[in-house]
Amino acid sequence: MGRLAKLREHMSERKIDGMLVLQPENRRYLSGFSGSSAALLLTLAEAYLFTDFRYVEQATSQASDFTVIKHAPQMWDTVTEYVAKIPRLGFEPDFVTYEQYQLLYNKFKSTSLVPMGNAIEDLRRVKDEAELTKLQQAADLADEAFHHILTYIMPGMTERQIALELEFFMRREGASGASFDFIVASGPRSSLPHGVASERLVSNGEFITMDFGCIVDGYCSDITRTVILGEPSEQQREIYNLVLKAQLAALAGIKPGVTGMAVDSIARDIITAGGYADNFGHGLGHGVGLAIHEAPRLNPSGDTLLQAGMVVTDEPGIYLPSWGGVRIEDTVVVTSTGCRALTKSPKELIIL
Ligand SMILES: [Mn+2]
Repeated sequence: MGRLAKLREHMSERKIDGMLVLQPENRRYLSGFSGSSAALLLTLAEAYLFTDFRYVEQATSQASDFTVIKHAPQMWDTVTEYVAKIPRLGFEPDFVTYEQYQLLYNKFKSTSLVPMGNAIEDLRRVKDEAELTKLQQAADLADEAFHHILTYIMPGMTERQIALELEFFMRREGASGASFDFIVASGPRSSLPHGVASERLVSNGEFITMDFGCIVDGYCSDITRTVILGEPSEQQREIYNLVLKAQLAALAGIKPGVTGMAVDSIARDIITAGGYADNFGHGLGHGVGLAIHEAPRLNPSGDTLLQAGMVVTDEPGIYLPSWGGVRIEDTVVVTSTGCRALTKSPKELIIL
């Protein structure tokens, strides 16, 4: 069943006559339209895409299942004409603004506005073959960039230089952009789980954690590797190997029918047994697709049952304030029996 058919089925179950879609990834997922400005209105029989002059031609070629309508200078003036005929209108509660809600509410006293939860995000969790191909391409570019950066990193360069080189490499090889602000965190900064690349100079004896990825045809990649400049200390080796053990154990536990929370606890139990329970303060992983962070979540409250076709990360870490930290992350696709890694870069401690 196609994406629109699945959403319409869900709408019918909830007695929704129309669904307004504004969130950019949801919009792209349903219509194929990749531009920055449009609204979708899906009814049980029709599919409309409202956009402005800049995007009419692009939308017509990308969103072939939709009737493309060039809207009035104020988009809502046109959208509301169509909404007027809809008794129960579904909307995206975590995206529609208060102002938009008030506008629809005041204009249509006879239309019930129904928050649709994560209806479209839930459809997006399981990827089809075409999506998996793009996710694999994005992951391949990230792997190639990692391979390249190993030959590039030298003591005395800044974290930003490293981040920029990763991005240049992937864009030169065909990525349309970076999938997020890269984390390049060296030395004591590597204890910052989200230490965006800074002007700090990397030097010998330090971990460098690099968390990066790119976008191919709208789909994101996400990988983290921690390398060391010069020989590691015993404690550095011990912590690295503990994170790796947790990462591999969780990878072996990813399969259909288990919850995100169960997979999270596989890694968390190993890190806890090693004495670092308080130093792994984030969830184990998240879904990856059109968005870099999407459903399902692999964390202590992740109750989604994994299904074949879901794409998730496995990224445990240990962070010791003012000392440093280690994180190792792969993106994997759940298969019928387990999972298959999309990112394939080596994970034994690399000494530069
Ligand atoms: Mn991640």
